[in-house]
Amino acid sequence: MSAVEPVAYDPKTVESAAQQFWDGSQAFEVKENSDKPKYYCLSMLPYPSGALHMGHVRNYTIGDVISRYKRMTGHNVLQPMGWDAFGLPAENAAIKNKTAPAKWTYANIDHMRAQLKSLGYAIDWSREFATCRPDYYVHEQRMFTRLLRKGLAYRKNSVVNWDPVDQTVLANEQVIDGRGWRSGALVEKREIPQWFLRITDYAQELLDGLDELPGWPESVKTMQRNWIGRSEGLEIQFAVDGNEALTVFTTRPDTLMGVTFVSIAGEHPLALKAAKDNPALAAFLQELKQGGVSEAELETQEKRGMDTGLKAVHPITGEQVPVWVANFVLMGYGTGAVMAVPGHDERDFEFARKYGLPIKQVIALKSPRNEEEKHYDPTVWHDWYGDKTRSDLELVNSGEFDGLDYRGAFDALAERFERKGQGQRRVNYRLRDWGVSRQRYWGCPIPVIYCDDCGAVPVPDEQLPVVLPENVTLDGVKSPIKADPEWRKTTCPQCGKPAERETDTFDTFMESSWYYARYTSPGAKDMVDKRGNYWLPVDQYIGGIEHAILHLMYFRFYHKLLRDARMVDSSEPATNLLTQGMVIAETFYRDNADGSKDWINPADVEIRRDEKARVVGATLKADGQPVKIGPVEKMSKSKNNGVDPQAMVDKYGADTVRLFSMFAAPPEQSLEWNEAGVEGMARFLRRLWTQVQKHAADGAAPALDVASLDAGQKALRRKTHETIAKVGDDYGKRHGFNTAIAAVMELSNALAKFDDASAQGRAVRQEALEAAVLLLNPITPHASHALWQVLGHAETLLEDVPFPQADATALVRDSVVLAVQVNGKLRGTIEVSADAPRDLIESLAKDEPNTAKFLEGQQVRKVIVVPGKVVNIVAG
Ligand code: ANZ
Ligand code: ZN
Repeated sequence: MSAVEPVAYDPKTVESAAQQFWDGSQAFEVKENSDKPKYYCLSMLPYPSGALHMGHVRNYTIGDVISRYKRMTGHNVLQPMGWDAFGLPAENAAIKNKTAPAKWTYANIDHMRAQLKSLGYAIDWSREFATCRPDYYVHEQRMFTRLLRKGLAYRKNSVVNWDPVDQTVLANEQVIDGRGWRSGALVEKREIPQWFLRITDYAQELLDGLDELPGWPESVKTMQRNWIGRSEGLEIQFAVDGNEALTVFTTRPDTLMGVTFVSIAGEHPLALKAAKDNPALAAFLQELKQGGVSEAELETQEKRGMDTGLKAVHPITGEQVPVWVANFVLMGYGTGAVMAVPGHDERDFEFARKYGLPIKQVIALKSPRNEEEKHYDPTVWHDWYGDKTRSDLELVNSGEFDGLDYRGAFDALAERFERKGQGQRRVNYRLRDWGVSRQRYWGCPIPVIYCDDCGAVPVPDEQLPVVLPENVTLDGVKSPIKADPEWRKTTCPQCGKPAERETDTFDTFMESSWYYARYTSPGAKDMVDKRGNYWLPVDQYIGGIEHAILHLMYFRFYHKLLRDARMVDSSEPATNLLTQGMVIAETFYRDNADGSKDWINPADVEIRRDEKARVVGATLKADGQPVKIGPVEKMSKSKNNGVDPQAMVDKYGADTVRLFSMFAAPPEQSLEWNEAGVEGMARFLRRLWTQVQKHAADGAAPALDVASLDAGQKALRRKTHETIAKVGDDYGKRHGFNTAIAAVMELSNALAKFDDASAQGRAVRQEALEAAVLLLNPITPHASHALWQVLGHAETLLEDVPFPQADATALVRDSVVLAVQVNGKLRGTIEVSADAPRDLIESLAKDEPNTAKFLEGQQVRKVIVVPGKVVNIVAG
């Protein structure tokens, strides 16, 4: 046995050595021919914006910890990575930096890949792809042409934001306060033909599928349900003199007798017709076309309308009611026409008050809960007017329907209209078909050819991919493929005549809705091959809550498309979803003379804290003068409070950064970045490092002989196995990585107090240190890789060393510590063997020195023993 000099912890050397070993042994490349159960752990792929931010680091660290843990517990783990590489930021950067979007994107990918590698993630890099490469998007183009032939893709006119000065379509984020971001011109709504995918055909299935996903957060499922927005109602026809009948969609047929007018969308055919000989109405419809098309804008705008002069006939009373155009009626929902019930619909109420239209009560409450619910006041809106969920509501002022409740009236009217052919039951979804056309350049070309004779023809498989030219210059206005007349020219695949290509590109949500499947089948001829069924569904999906609605809906939809194309067998793409919380940080600023704020990056600030680590002051490092402290907020460019992960990795090493991101908060909650906390993690890692080094310096430990351990050795061994049990549970059952780390810290504390240099003492310490190193391995894989060797093992992949299992016999306590109280007050503690008889416990308690002092001169009246916990002596 030779003593070895302890080596100081140097993260740089340790981390590059471990990473080299993993690279050299292709440690994380996985195959489908394993006898272990598969585990597919997927983190949402990054947009190559230029550099990793802390949100990425958190997301990918969570994924990596789960992946490594699963591998250590005997799974064949796939953890892939790729790049969501198309999108608008590349075009903006290209204009700004005078380079091509492709060039900018590829450079960013190279940089960010190196950053990811420096964090030591256990990624199978052989499966990496960038979605902007033709060998990726060719599959998406083929899928689209297939959907087109099946009728699941179609083209229709749809409204876009039109910049009349730049003569171009703007994305919602390019419309600022109703004006074009570059031209400043008032944006108009314009209808142009666009491609759609029929996601609404899957609306009910997308809704029902949520019930089969117990591993998804309730909040995400609720958001998805609301987005799909299923509503049951009736379509009812109102006759309009001299015109076709007007069909309305209502979820409240019970309020039919309260209809005092009908409102229709500005784009409704009846409105367009009425405007033909009504210039004022025509002007109003024109006005409605202005402003953005985003939902937020539509919801917040002021209610406006105009009478068309037409009259609709109430289907029950035969009364004539006016037909109005209203700006809050959407052409794309229901029938674009609404039976207005200002008495019981808040929007109609507001509208009727504004334009002096009659308001009529037709619903009353049988058991009002307060004064307000007793009387109907047509001048003030009360929420109960619109509540259809109350079981005590009844119809009033409704003739033969008086006294019915919501359900009763619904059914009675449905039957009546269905019998007379005046209406029918109808389920509507708020979910719209997915508009996939974008008029931008940096996206996947939509594979369609337009021929004067044959119409829109899908590009035949053998002509795919339709390649997007990468070597272009952007003028900031027109897409280069729209500006170039040559790119567009082609021949019709059906008749051979000259024809033109589609110059729109796909919404970038297209690429990110099937990438998870592609990772399973690198090189497959189609989107995915039979390897897909081995890996799918994803076992654990991890990403930001901001994707709860759109991305996750398209992702689920696409999986059903793959299933219906017989490419996968399952119906849902991911069984478990974890939405990680935000990374937040303090903000610092100085006030500018004009009242604006100058936000200062935390890296440039010197922070003073009190003894409780609360921030009490801050100064700018550059000038030593105070700066103001703002609220703690999500790391963002606008508040300049982003902490650069690379700077942290350079300063502390990847393991410390990983450790802090996992320790500072449970994965679903916000994580407040603070450097003092990072330093604390660095200290802990250094201490563990030193403990291992010191222990190993004395040479190899002898074999453990459990039968011969003394009480102190047993106690440390128990701590080791308690820690193993706790950490296994935390990792495996509840993603409690922070408490797992805390448990290993406690074990390290216990080791610090354990100074037994005997042979068995060293054996027990060896076991404890090995456990600590393995338990931390998913989080600090580089340090663990090095320390494992220091503990006397050959260099190996720790993921192939089984995760430690608690030894049940080590957990048995053969002695327990009991609190001793006198008249309910704690006076001391005693340690007794677990099976000590009661009279021995009583006498040891009375003899405990401090307790004995308090008992002096008193009579012991009663002794209560709560086994394993406390001895209470009643005296007086
Ligand atoms: C009469 C009524 C009375 C209504 C009442 C509500 C309350 P959801 O639940 O979202 O499906 N509506 C129908 N089509 C519309 C459109 N294209 N644009 C704007 N509003 C529309 O909403 C259905 C209700 O929204 C329908 O029921 C209709 O107004 C309105 F006390 O009909 B209701
Ligand atoms: Zn043709």
